[in-house]
Amino acid sequence: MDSGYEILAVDAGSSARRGCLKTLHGSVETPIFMPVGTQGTVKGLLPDQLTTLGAQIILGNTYHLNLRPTSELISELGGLHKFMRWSGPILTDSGGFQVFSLAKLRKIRDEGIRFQSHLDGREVILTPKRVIDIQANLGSDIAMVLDECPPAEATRKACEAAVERTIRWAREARAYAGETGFLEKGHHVFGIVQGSRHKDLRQQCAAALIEMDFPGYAIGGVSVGEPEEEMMPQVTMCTEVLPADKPRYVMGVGTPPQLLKMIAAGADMFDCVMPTREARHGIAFTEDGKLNLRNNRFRDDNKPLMERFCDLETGQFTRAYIRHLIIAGEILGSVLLTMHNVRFYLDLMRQAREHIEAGDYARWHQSWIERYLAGKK
Ligand code: PRF
Repeated sequence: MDSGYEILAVDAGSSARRGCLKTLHGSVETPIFMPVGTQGTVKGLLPDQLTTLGAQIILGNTYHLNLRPTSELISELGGLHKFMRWSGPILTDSGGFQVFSLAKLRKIRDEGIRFQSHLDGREVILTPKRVIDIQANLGSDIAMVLDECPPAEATRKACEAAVERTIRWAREARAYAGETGFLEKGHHVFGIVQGSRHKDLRQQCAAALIEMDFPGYAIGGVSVGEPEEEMMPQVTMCTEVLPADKPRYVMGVGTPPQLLKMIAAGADMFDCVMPTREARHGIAFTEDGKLNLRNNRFRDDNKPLMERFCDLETGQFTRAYIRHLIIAGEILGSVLLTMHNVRFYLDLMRQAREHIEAGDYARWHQSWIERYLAGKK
């Protein structure tokens, strides 16, 4: 399956790659971070602001948009791009993962997942075909297959069952996306590798998905409550066996050092609520670690969050002012921190791409992480 993915450079000292992924709404340069827009909005930001901050692609959620306002309504109104006035690419998650974190009374069956909406208790069913239909209604550029992501503490037996279901559902979704013309129209569908901490299960899952020939592959089931030292091995188990010429997307991660390490292992795409959620809790990311703006030490700090981001007017507000806004519960405090953190993540990816191209990514990412972990201004 042509993924419209091209590798432009490979780092000399690591497995990091720099690539370009074509979608129906434009090209995406990898490695890339996708800001999370669960409900058809990256919380607090206008589409134009996202573009100014350097966003190339954003993420939406099948689970939420299917429940409210429904994918049928969004389709009637011209699709998600038009609805939210974002003209760049959109990747949508398939919903299974969110069912587990949000819904009540879930039941997994071989046909799909039945659950009660967290909004009104209504019974909803997600099947492999239904999630493709929902994502087709939304007009998603990159749709994800329905998968089962067990928690970190799941038994080996539960992980085996989840992998079996994930493979079966991926096969159904892949076939349906072919039959309905979704793929032919130029939308991408990514398979998702599960298998938790078990190398054989991850590689069995990857092998089965590769045979189905997806335009791209995601690594799921990472950062679901396992200790940090188990995260990287789960990623490398997959990058070792996934095809080199297809994009690799690690779902729902992570901290800046984690992203840089995963890029070194050959991962290309990421999404995470961390920059946007932390912003709403008064946290700013910097090259010297995180700053908690609620801290009293910022009450008279006249510096901007980061000198380097002062080229944008929104980067010029002082730490003391943003602290005041956060303490006073003013919306603008969250908005300014969200803008800063989203830019920080996107700028980190831009630097990663530059260093892969220059061939010095391995050394650069290690020194970046050292400074970040050492820092507390
Ligand atoms: N599967 C799906 N979405 C996800 C995950 C997954 O495993 C994760 C795990 N980190 C986040 N989002 N479909």
